[in-house]
Amino acid sequence: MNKEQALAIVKLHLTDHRFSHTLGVVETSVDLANRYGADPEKAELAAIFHDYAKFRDKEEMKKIVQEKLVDKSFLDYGDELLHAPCGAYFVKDEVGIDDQEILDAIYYHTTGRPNMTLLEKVIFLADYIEPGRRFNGVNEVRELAKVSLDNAIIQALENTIGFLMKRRHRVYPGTLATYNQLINTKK
Ligand code: DGI
Ligand code: FE
Ligand code: FE
Ligand code: FE
Repeated sequence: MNKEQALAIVKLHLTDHRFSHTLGVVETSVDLANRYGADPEKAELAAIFHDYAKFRDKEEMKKIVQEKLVDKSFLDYGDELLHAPCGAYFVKDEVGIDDQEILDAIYYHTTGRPNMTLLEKVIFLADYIEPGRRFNGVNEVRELAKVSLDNAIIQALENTIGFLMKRRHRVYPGTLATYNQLINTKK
């Protein structure tokens, strides 16, 4: 499958806004892959499909987690988390992508996980800093991304966890575990 074919598939599942975001993640993840030594072709494909399930029916996704996925913990921390693990499932099942590194990068793109692979870090960070993003604090993370993948991810996690806590949203334990593991590597 080439880039155009992949984009044509994913476009059918996304709004125009989400498709432009996806194009931004593609561009940024290829840049980051080249800068930090991840495989740019895998980064491109993972980025194209990272939000494949963003608009899937929530009940359908909960059922997928219950019936098909090993880790059920995503069910208890807000529906926004479902599209990442379920996206990996659908991309394998419906699109036929079976590269485990790409599937893991999709699976963990929202929460991260401790000891992320280089490709997982690239997709996680590109999703946060692609040129269309306008969060408070995103420019600081963009600057950090030029010098340190880990420091940029720590800052993105701090922003996201703070954002969730301010709104009294639940914080997924895996997100906190990702933060703790990255802080530990700095010691
Ligand atoms: O899908 P995108 O919008 O491109 O970005 P994303 O996959 O990073 O999803 C962002 C959403 O996920 C946003 O609504 C915040 C939410 N989120 C991220 N980490 C956590 C979280 N929600 C909960 N409950 N817990 C988390 O740890
Ligand atoms: Fe997402
Ligand atoms: Fe994200
Ligand atoms: Fe995204």
